[in-house]
Amino acid sequence: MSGHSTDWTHVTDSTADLDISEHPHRRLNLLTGEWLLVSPHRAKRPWRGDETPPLPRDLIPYDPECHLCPGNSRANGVRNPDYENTYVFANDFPALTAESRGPGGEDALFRAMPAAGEALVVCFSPDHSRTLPELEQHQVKRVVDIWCSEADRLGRSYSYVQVFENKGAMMGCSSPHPHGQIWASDFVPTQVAAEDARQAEWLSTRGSVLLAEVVEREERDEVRIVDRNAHWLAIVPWWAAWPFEILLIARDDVATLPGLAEEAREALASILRRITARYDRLFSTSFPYSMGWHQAPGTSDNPEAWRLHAHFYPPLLRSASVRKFMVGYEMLAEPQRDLTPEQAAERLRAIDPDL
Ligand code: H2U
Ligand code: ZN
Repeated sequence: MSGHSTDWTHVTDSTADLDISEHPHRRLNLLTGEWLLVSPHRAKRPWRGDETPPLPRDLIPYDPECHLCPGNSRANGVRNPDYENTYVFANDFPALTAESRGPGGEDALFRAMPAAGEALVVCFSPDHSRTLPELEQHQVKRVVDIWCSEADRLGRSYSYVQVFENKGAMMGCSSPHPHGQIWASDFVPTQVAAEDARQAEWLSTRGSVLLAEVVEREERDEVRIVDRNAHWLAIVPWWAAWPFEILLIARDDVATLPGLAEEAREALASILRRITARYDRLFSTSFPYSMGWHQAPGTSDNPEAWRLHAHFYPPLLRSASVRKFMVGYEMLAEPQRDLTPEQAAERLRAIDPDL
């Protein structure tokens, strides 16, 4: 195998003679162009680490101290309305502001560029305790509709709109009230730019849409499938770095959130509830993760190479409290995993997601 080169166009051919369930090997993330080390034999080693029971959860539907609950004051004193569905507000402490007055210039050593944008917070519902799998289908559909309409509105003024949810204290989420965020920027962020380049390269060298090919191949292989419906396929991707990472891919030929048809949005609300229910049941805990959408940037030269998809990056490895750390070799060399993506998919697939 061409382990030292990044000639990834032939990687699928060279894995045929590798026993990927037993021996250390590397897999290529075709979306980023980065390799991953897989060490399946290590998953068998004895485990004597800490496995504490799940953390107690906030199960009250209204918390008078919460900055996101209806009718409460936020950190800057502004009062939330008595909202009944979703509620969107401009982040009081935005990472990006509309005015672009950053540095620019000629310094070859210490480079910088201005950055402007907007940041929104999206409260999924008035209920302080209900996360995505605990909301009704029609409530999750409202969240999907907000993602699409805000991506559309902000996409008219900005180069890229990043929709995401950061969930759980373990992920540094500052509020237990279920919510997500939307950051729009006048630049295409690093990871999205890499995916844009990789997908464009695939289209120009192979003549097909990369993620359309992945969908087709995964349907045939089946081993990495977690869930599916008429419009969506959820897999633990071949190149997953996080133990229970999921890639949720649109089956329809769609490159952006606003491009989603009504039926696909409804089907998305359904599969989102099922995926997150599987996660919660895996370790009997409200499963922490960062998830978010990747879509063709408005400024992409190759929107036709894109397929809309969401990444779920959950940190948990063995229990509600034992997480994977991306440290050591991973920080200094490249990501590594023991449990194979196929084993992770099998475990998630075996869970009953019915709500
Ligand atoms: P997390 O998604 O990481 O929990 O962040 C919540 C965001 O909500 C965070 O960006 C914002 C924070 O700035 N926020 C407000 O805008 N107003 C508040 O009163 C509380 C939190
Ligand atoms: Zn709340």
